[in-house]
Amino acid sequence: MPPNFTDILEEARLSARALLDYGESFFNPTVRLGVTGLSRAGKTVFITALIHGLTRGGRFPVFEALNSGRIAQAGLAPQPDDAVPRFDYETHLRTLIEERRWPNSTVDISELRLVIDYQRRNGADRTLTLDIVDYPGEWLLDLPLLDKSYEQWARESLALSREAPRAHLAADWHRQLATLDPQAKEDEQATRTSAKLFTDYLRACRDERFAMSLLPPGRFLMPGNLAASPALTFAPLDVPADGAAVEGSLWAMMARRYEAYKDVAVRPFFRDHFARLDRQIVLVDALAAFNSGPEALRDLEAALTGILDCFRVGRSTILSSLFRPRIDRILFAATKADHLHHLSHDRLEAVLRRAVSRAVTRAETTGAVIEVVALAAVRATREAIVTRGREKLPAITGMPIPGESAGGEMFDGNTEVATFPGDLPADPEALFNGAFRGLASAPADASDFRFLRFRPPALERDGKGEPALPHIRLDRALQFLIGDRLQ
Ligand SMILES: Nc1nc2c(ncn2[C@@H]2O[C@H](COP(=O)(O)OP(=O)(O)OP(=O)(O)O)[C@@H](O)[C@H]2O)c(=O)[nH]1
Ligand SMILES: [Mg+2]
Repeated sequence: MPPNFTDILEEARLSARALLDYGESFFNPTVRLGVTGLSRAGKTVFITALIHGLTRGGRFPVFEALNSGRIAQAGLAPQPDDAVPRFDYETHLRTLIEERRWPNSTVDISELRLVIDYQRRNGADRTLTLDIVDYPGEWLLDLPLLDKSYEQWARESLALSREAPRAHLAADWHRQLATLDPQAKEDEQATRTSAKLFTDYLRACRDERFAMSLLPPGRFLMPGNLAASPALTFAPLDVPADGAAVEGSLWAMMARRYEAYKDVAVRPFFRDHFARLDRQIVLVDALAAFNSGPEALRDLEAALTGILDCFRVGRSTILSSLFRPRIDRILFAATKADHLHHLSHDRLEAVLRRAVSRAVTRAETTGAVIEVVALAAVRATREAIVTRGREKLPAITGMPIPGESAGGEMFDGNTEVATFPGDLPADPEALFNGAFRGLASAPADASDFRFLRFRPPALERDGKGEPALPHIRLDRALQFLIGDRLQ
């Protein structure tokens, strides 16, 4: 298909922007790091811990530049984009350290600039600017919509909603959908009801029990500044993929708004943010999928495939042939590894590697180096051995957040407990074959994994300024993401 006018215009804008960025980066070496992940994946905690570790000097043995003392200092600086909210580092850090609470949920893009003064291996003093961009993974999963017509998207969404366990959650929306004639006259009220029921269905899928990942359009759950606009008021209709809408019909109206959604939400995100990234970390809450069950794990795999496809979308633009390739490193990170005993950390990595493997083979054309890690940006637990009769069991201890419950007991947020979250199998395939039970199909006490949420750790203050935050493998992530730029 020849590119249409919008596409050409978009390419021109992209190229102009890239040239500007290129010029700046030439005089002032800069890495633009995208941090993404679906809602609650751990983005805010990760960025806060990363900045704290860099500016304060964390315990990062694997992050060579810092460990060997070549980083003289790292500090915050005014960010380059005036229209993007600043990442509220100070508030998030205070919440974590002083209140021992996790930061509040964030729903929009934000950005922060860090300037790192370091010494090259050859002794020369240099500066690297690190721009960190935090954006919802839900928005990233919208990029494939750019290549899809309304009819294609509607068919796919409908097919997906008819599979278990989604079908049950989509029942109300399906009932209303059955009353709609796509070629009937356009009807604002019916469209709004449809959009609302469709959004309710997406929200139900995201619920902790089901923990589904693949839920586009992303702005329906994460509207940002577009809430209630017509561009967010549409839904799939039961229409043939190759049919044509009659002018003035319900179908035509839905299709028009779907296109508007791409224009006001998806394209600007691609142009202003995604296309400008150099490196990307994708945070994944695999534990939420284990909690829920095999369907959630398969859904997560599909979402990760979708995410990797996005990096290919970026490649096929004219931009990539005119300028240096942008994203050249992608790190998939399973977060919250502190919920597992360290014996399972490698296994968690293996699960993630397995979940992205098919996508990675397909995505070889991205030209990016792809790596996988299991980490905890902030370690909220310690390990312990609990003796039960003659058995010695590896357990983890921590302070559950107020309101968490296990075994019939409700925690008040001030009690430390030891738990057995469940061991991951040595062979990840066992999980993908569906051989485990989760909350989606079994009661809590019969499911194979149960991860309590713990409060952030109490930190030891030795009077010498701010204490370091404990973590798991955060240094490995840093080494992969920027280590080579600090040589
Ligand atoms: N134990 C532990 N829990 C974590 C860690 N990172 C995140 N969490 C938990 O995951 C929740 C979500 O983390 P956030 O960093 O807010 O996730 P997010 O991706 O920014 O979420 P949204 O802003 O809602 O999209 C937190 O409230 C914690 O309960 C970690 O390193 N260790
Ligand atoms: Mg957040």
